[in-house]
Amino acid sequence: MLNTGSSISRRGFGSILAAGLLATGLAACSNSDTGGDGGKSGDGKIVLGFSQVGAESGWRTANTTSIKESAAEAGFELKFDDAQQKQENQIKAIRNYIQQKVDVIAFSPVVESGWDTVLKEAKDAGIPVILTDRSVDSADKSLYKTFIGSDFVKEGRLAGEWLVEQKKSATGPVNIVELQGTTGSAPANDRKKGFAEAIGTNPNLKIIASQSGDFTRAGGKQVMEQFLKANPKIDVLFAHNDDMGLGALEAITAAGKVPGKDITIITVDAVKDGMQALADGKFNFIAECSPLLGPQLMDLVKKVHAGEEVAPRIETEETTFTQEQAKEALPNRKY
Ligand code: GYE
Repeated sequence: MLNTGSSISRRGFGSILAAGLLATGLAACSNSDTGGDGGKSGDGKIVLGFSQVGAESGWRTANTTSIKESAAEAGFELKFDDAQQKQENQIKAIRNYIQQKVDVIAFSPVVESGWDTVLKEAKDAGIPVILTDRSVDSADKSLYKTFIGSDFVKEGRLAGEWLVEQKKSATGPVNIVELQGTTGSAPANDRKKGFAEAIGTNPNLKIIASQSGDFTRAGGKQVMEQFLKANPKIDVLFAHNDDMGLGALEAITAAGKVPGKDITIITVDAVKDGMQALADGKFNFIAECSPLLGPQLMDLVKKVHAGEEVAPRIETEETTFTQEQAKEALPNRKY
């Protein structure tokens, strides 16, 4: 993916430059207030280009709604692109936004690596970039203004710590299977890391299988079926999001086991369907990850557009839920 990305970017760079020069030339000949300049909205609105990961989960749907609603509320013109979980689509969308000379670009990077070239293109074009939800592994922090999102390592750790407490009196091995998120994504990498660190304190807790279900229900179901076939004794499932856990429920029930009883299920997100499964006793614990990033993001867009300094990292506040807590929280859950 990296190789393809960089060869596209090398080819693309010349044309971006050419388009940039052309646009600058055009703007010089015309009155920029007339809105003749591609991405600038004619009515003076801030134009935000947003590249979304996809529509893979309930979390993502809630996140997209939050972004669209809060952009409208802030009075921005939003250009929105759904990348269908493909990095090359995100790179294409970002290059389009650069060409259109939007005011600010925000995106949620599907994977952590391979962004330097396109981020440098945005920087050279003078367009500020904000990372939301997921981060990148670029060493050059000047390539983006800020990153707003959750602490995924902490989510994994909270999930693991709960399990350590539950199983503290176990005398024999506790077999854990793990459904990872999208390979190479920040939440998959970090949740795995935090969980492994936490359960590492008890040698009885062992991950016997770990595979990606790509953050989708279908992926969770399919991989759980394989896990169940290959492993006669599974005590715990740690799924990196609710949707994969919900998909796994079907596989577990089909295998004649009772989810939440025969297999302890821990997930991350706490979207409505996940919370319902927790309240119903099918899940056992959820580490929350808030998708409602829109209002804070729009505030940051305004600030970076005005050239104001912003904190380089803004962390979302989150909690955890047991079955009892889910029952209490469900009636007021927004997503
Ligand atoms: O947990 C998952 C979604 O990046 C935090 O992506 C997000 C994750 C979320 O598909 O459900």
